[in-house]
Amino acid sequence: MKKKIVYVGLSADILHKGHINILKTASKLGKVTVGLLTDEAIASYKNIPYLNFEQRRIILQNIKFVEKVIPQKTLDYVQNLKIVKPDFVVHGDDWKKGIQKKTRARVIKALRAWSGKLIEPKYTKNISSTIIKNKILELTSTPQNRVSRLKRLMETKNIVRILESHNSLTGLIIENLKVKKKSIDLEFDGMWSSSLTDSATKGKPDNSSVDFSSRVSSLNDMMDVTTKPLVFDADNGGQLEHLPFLVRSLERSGVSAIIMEDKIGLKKNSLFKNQKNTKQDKPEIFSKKIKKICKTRRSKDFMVIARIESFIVGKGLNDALKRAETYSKAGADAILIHSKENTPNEIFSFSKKFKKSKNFIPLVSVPSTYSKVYEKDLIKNGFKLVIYANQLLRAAYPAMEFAATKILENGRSFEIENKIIPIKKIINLIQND
Ligand code: SPV
Ligand code: MG
Repeated sequence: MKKKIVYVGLSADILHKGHINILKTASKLGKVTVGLLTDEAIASYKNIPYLNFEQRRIILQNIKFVEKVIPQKTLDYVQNLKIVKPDFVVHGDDWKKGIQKKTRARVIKALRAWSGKLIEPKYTKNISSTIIKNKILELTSTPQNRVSRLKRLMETKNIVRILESHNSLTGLIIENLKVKKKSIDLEFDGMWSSSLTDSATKGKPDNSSVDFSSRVSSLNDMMDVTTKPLVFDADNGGQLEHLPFLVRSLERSGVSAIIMEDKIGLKKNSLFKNQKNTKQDKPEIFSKKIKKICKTRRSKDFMVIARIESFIVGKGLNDALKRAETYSKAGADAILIHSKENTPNEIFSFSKKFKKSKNFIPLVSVPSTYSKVYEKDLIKNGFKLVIYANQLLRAAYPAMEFAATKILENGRSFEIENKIIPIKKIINLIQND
């Protein structure tokens, strides 16, 4: 008698006894085809897997219960089911609730067309990839692993979200915050060490008066208590000859990318209205800095992102495009095209043209002034990384000023008790073991 066909959809990033249980049950029913979720399919609803598709495919292909492994390109099974037409689909009974509920209903409906059956073994308790991942994270978040994480995210996700962090506490918000929207877990992918907010936190202007040693020291505080990638704002990178030492410090701390802007002279924040005395570097000279970093970085995954200031200084599209070509050829891994307009029109006019270039590299946006732009529109226009560059400090400052004002006005602090978090909560916020 012809052996029955059994379909099992899996991510299988970290194989555990729960997976083996499912595969064993499936193999008793017939020949097992695993629909292995691609990295993109996984990233569409949760964190990217540790192992890439090919690595996961090889592992599964060598398990005795598995006959065949095929890619499953979406969380939804139906496309693959219509091709494979399995007699059975096997899945743990945990998907009756939560994000996969709809997927399950669609599987049942699709199977009806050829009288296939859904088999749901009892979910293996107290073990899941998430539990194992958290344990591994505690043991293995070495700087080397951390450096590579941003590149991997950019290769896998449709957009990588970075948020400004100016101290360890903001780093912890970025590390731990999860928001559920339409059953999808949303979270920030990493931190931005901003020259503006790092300087402002120290009560100093954003003109490089906070030097790199001080900047690296504040970022180290954040690195101590977090595991996500960090992108470092290096202004114009400083002196060419000093760059290798900065890169060494950053890599040693586990930083994933350096962003350098193509300006010279006394640093002035790009969002200042008056940019009269702001000068851009010559593209060839700035390219030397990019090349220097590429040569001295220890890990190829440590990214150099070139930030083009042509729109900021009023030089316009053609200048920006010419520079993008030059910086890409010099070895930049991505381009940040900066703008202080209140719409994304000028950066989109840039991406539209640059997308056609054979030297195209991923684009980065900092939507501080054009904050109405949605991430979905950035994605459509070829942007891979979005940096929310200053919002946490802008949120914290008025809240603190308000509390201080109310204490002065009332001659006591009682009136603000319901506007601030209880002391107990602050104490429990920080892990102490
Ligand atoms: C920063 O956050 O320090 C930046 C972005 O460099 S901007 O303030 O727009 O220049
Ligand atoms: Mg800056």
